[in-house]
Amino acid sequence: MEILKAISENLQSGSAPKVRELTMEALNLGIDARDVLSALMEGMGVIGVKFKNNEVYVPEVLLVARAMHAGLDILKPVLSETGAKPIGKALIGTVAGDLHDIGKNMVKYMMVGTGIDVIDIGIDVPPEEFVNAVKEHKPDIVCMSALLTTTLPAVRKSIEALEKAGLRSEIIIMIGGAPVTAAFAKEVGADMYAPDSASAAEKAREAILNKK
Ligand code: B1M
Repeated sequence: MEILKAISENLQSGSAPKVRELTMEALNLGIDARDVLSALMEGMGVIGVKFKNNEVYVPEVLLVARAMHAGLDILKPVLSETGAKPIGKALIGTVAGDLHDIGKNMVKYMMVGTGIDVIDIGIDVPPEEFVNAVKEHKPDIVCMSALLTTTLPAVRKSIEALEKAGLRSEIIIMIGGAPVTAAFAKEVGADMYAPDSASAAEKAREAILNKK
């Protein structure tokens, strides 16, 4: 579809106003929000490859990220639509040293969409902040996102900090992000791993319902 192609292309060129406008237009045309999301993801995938190959650099990628957020902001209310009372609470953050937040935000919107109340503690979250936030918000599930191989150790440290604080038995821990695998999740003692935002929301919902 032309408009989805245009969304992907404008995302790749980092044009936030155009992505915002086209995303709204697509929804007004009755295009499914998930198809619009796929177009945004496809554009981000192209940029990811170019970034890896040094064909684009951090400043361009920051513009693309801003355009992605512009599109996601429009999709958010649609993806998060749920009339139901929350089934439980999740706490989500990107681990220490890691500034990537697009995937985390997508997981958040999808979780809200499946009826979970989500508290977002942001990016670059140190282990002690996960601990303090768990004490304060008493979530059913703690979700950690990591996008860099160099920040994988921060996932382990955050889980260890929750264990040390005596909070581990009270919570389910889910981890995810591009370098995270099911084997790594097992190794660091997480309860769950999800490869993408849709399965993260589904698994979280199931785990919360089983916990209650
Ligand atoms: Co970064 N970066 N980046 N970057 N960046 C990657 C991740 C990289 C793969 C690019 C590459 O080389 N191909 C590479 C990491 C390599 C590695 O470690 N293996 C990389 C690098 C190296 C870096 C810097 C070190 C670059 C530099 O400065 N030299 C630097 C580090 C900064 C830091 O964090 N300390 C850096 C910086 C940045 C920007 C700031 C410019 C920007 C982030 C802006 C922002 O997030 N606000 C950025 C971006 C945009 C990317 C790419 C291009 C796109 C990431 C993204 O948003 N993807 C990325 C390349 C790529 O992914 N192809 C790249 C879209 C998003 C929807 O996918 O986040 O994977 P993703 O989330 C998915 C799943 O992973 C999953 O669900 C989501 C949706 O399905 N998921 C979870 C995520 N969290 C989950 C949690 C769960 C479950 C599932 O449960 C709790």
